[in-house]
Amino acid sequence: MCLRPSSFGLQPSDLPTLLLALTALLLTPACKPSTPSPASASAPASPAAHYTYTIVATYPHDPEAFTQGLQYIGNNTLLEGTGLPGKSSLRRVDLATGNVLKRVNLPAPYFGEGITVLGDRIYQLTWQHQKGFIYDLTTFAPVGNFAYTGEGWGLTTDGHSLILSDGTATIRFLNPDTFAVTRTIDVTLDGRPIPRLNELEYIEGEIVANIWQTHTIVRIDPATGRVTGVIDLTGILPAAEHRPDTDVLNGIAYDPATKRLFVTGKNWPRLFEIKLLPKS
Ligand SMILES: [Ca+2]
Repeated sequence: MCLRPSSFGLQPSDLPTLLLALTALLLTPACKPSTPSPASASAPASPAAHYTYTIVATYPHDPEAFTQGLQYIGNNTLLEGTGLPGKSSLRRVDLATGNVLKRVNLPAPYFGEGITVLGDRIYQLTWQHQKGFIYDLTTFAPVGNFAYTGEGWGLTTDGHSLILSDGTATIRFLNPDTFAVTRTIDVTLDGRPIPRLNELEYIEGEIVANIWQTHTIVRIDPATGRVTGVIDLTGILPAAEHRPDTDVLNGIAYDPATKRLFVTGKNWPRLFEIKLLPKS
């Protein structure tokens, strides 16, 4: 197994952890991070790292937004996809204020799910209608739609494929032009499948997913599906901020330029910038 140091969300105080990973990398013979070795599947896997968090910044978030997709697109703006029949939408949102700068609605009965940006297009899944919508990134004008089997939950991209979760432990990679499934990975933690993978974000070569109805985010090796890290966000939305319709954690976004990591949830009144801390 090639260990590749990844610094997203880690603080300078985590330097010893990074040095350990770097040492492991240097001690691994013939390690070629860009081409996973066939032997990697049989090599003993190091246990998943465990993290807690610290809140760096707190921003307003529309408590009527049943968040199903979240992506940072630069200039302190986010794209957000929301769900529920008759309340589903695609939005461009100002980070600092939470104000909705642009919005298109999905007509009922569609239940909006994950979103991602590839090129100048936005792709948006629906939950059970096996139909995705494509929009122009700037104008939100409809560009087309696409079909897929099963359910649509989370969506992200590695810059080449659309990467889709569907409520199971399997993640699909889709050709963004033909929407054919090019490969799949089965996500496992210590050899056990991890189902209910929901909102996704591709961060510095890893797939990051929150698990439905939990306070947990996992870091996934996109080559093998192995969970390499488990992030516990318990308590991030204070009890005083909960309303009767406050729902679960859902929504991960990342700004690669500044390495800011954002999370929110369905109908949460807050969106958080967080950093990861190794769990002792
Ligand atoms: Ca996301």
